[in-house]
Amino acid sequence: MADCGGKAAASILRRSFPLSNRISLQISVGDLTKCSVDAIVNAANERMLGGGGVDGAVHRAAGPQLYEACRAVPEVRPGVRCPTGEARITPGFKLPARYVVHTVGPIYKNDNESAALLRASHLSSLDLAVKQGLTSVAFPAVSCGIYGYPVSRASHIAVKSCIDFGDEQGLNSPLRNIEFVLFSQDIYNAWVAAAEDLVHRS
Ligand code: AR6
Repeated sequence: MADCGGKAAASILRRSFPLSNRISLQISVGDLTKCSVDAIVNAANERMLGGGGVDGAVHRAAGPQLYEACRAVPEVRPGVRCPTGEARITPGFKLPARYVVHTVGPIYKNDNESAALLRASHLSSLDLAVKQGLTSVAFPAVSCGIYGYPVSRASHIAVKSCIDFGDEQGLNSPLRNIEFVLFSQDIYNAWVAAAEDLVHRS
């Protein structure tokens, strides 16, 4: 279990759900930049050079080396280091987390493509973490701030992606903990509702 800066609330606002293949899903309220996990996932944009929201907080907490590491990520086309739905990894520098997995969620539109891209951003983040041999990964509510994704819909897509990822992982997978570290009780409630809805049915 990661300490994510939500100490006062941690005893109440934390739930744990077992996924398959020895992976546990944790949901809590806290500050992602304070999480002592192998990797935190940053809700970045395609340029990967920082921004507002959690991206701004991650860059401030990690220090200027993170900006330099992001700038060194090759562009796949002009101005795009990480296309929407994909992920890239850098060190965490001054963060308690060893790595930052930068993913880009979709700007919300009420269509199937948004849902597919939000799923892809979770799956590619988890895939990258496993390829790096990481055991614990903490996500924010990707796309639920500036990118406008409705929280209840996003929570179902995010949790279902983790369940499906867990189902597909072989016994050799190092991943043991997938966390969602959420910034408010409303968002936390949505994630818990999604997990209660989805985990026991799968
Ligand atoms: N810890 C946990 N969650 C946080 C934190 C934190 N320290 N700070 C904010 N959140 P957003 P997006 C929550 O807007 O919607 C940036 O400019 C926040 O309350 O950060 O994917 C990027 O550069 C919300 O629930 O990400 C992109 O341009 C969630 O994190 C764009 O915003 C995500 O909100 C990405 O927008």
